[in-house]
Amino acid sequence: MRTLVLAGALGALLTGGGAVGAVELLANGDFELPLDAGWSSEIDGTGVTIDRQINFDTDLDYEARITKTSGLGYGRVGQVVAVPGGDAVFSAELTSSADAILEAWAVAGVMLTYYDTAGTPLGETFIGSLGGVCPWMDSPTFHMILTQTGVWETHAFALQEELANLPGVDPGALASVRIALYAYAYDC
Ligand SMILES: [Ca+2]
Ligand SMILES: [Ca+2]
Repeated sequence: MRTLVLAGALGALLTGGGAVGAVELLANGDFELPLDAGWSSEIDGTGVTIDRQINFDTDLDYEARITKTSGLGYGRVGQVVAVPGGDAVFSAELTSSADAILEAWAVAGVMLTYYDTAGTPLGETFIGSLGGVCPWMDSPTFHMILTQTGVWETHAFALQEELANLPGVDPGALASVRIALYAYAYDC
């Protein structure tokens, strides 16, 4: 049995708008610097690869990628960003694919995890692909935006608008968000 997850490159821009104009909140959100600028990785399990190249798509700038092969575990490369006033806009260019056979399952994509001022997780939004018999489902604190496998897509939304899809989250409590490339495999 083999499970393969590929979370494609991400270019993320998070801005605080308002009267003062947009401000980039992510550090190295376009991945033009090496990943240790701004991003931190977390790996649990085997077969996780995190890398950065210019040729994951056809343009000349850099993308980042996380890959998870067979076996239980996950990899994540992300950063937590304070969102003063909660009015930030998220945007990303990403592609992902998640494949699994038999009873295995896998996910690959971008995960936004919302936190309150105490650092308690409030809920999550996932943008990406599911593979195999993945049990993930939408809930009052979890919203999935499924993408076409292997296709570059742009996703953009105001965090406060997205939180309308998570009725279990108090939008007024939002203080920070972790944005991460995320790949998970469950290999029965
Ligand atoms: Ca880039
Ligand atoms: Ca490129």
